[in-house]
Amino acid sequence: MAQNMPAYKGELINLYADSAKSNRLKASAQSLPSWDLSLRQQSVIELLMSGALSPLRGFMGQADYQAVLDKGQLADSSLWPLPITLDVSEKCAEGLSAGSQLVLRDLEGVVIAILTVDEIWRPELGVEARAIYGADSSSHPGMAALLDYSHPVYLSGAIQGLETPAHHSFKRLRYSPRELRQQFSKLTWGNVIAMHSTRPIHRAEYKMVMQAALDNDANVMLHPLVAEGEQYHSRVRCYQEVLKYFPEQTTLLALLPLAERHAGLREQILHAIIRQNYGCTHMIVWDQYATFDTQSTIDAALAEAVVAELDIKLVRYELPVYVEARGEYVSPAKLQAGDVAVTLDSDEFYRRLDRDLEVPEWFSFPEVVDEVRSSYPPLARRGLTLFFTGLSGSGKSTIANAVLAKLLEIGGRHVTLLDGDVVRTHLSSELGFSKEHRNINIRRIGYVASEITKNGGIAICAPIAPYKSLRREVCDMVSEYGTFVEIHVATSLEVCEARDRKGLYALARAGKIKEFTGISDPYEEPESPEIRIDTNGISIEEAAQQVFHYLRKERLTA
Ligand code: PPS
Repeated sequence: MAQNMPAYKGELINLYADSAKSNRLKASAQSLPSWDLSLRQQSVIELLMSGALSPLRGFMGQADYQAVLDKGQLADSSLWPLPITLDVSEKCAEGLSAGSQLVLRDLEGVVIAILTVDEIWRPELGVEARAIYGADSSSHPGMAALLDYSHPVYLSGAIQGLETPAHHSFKRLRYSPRELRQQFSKLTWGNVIAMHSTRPIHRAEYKMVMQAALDNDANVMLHPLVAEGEQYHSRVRCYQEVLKYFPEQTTLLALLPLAERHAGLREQILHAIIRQNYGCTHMIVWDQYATFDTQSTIDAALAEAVVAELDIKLVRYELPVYVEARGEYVSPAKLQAGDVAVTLDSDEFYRRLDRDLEVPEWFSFPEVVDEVRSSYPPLARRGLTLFFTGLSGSGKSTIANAVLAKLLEIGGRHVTLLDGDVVRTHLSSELGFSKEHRNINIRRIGYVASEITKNGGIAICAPIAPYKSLRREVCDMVSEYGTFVEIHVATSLEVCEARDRKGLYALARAGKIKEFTGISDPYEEPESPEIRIDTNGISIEEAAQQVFHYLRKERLTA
């Protein structure tokens, strides 16, 4: 590759204290107040300390913050697209004032950095969200994340870095900006083009990167985002497989520890600044940034500023499409009359994986498809939670047991039954039946079910779970890893009470059991469960069959 432009060498901030100072600060940390960083905050601090967010030296104060929201600039008018802030709880902020020192710890309690507090303020998160995500985007994932997870108080101030947050996986793929710049210099790489990515790289992306490298006489740095706490390991293994297809001498894979903010153009500029700090001369701008683009009104002005101010060159590419008749990928702009492009979008790709169908060779690399399939098996082999809900005595446990027996007969996946009574004996023995305790109980069941689902097993839960909001919470927890099926055992209160197998309804009517579901405590019926079983006049066997019909129809079992 030609080296007509040196890898970027602009000034890198280094916020790490030298070893003598670091030892002094660590000793003093014991007596200072501290804040436990979330994984999201930990990533930002790591980037701040290593200089990846140069020229920032810490968390933004109000003047910078406001200028960023209004104009996509810092108060000194230099380009900066997104707030870099530290949000903490009211409790943490209580004893702090300007000049206080706050110890920032990771989840294990290790001291990562010390913040010298400058300003303390309470942002209007709604205003921040609208500035970034546009006025009318309450369902925007970035906005929802900001409003859900941000603590109410922002702290600004300079940071003294003491320890790089530990990463235990893919250590060889993790570089600081300094290390990467050194690497580029050692390899005598001139132009380096960064490829940002949050999804596996298939053939179209591969062709696009190869073309961009050729067009710009550049070496390639694959620089995917990996947010700690997320399931990125399989994706990284995919990149490692794809790397084998790139020319070894001119391609490097490095991980960028940062969560996506879904902030469209603003985020794209932040990534450009970060890549510039890592020493890249170019960055590919491609369709991926178009997802959840913001409607923020200052975008056009920002775009101009980017071209003018950044030292990194943003090069726009469209994903090429495959023309079967020609046996090659073609840029959409270069399609000729009569060319028929075949496409396979992400939804179709995952639909095929769900159903264990073929993925065409032209779409991806066999090693990548194998890797994706191993972490995302067909529905019939993926983790699953069957969540029965219904009144006491509705027949949940009996049906759940029948379903358990059938699933064990089919085999192939480990099955665990988390029956209401059993859970209350072993997992929730200290809990009663107040709303608060029931919610804790259901959260525990949800957590265990989500772990079972994550590991490819089947969890069958059969609690009363009277509250909709908690059933939704469990659904969200499980859906992150596999399929959640809500099964309402809709036996009426009259029938449950008439049966009264345990004699509890009689006791409840007599006021001897308080807060009894259906009698003196609510049961919120599921509005649209995946399965509703009306047990009136049907046998246990027939009820279990209904569950199996659904599982087969949805291809959730063999
Ligand atoms: S919850 O609401 O989901 O936490 O309840 P769960 O863990 O499923 O426990 C329900 C079983 O506890 C017995 N029991 C009561 N149920 C409802 N309300 C009150 N106050 C109560 N006190 C004890 C009852 O036997 C339930 O068992 P099942 O199998 O549902 O009949």
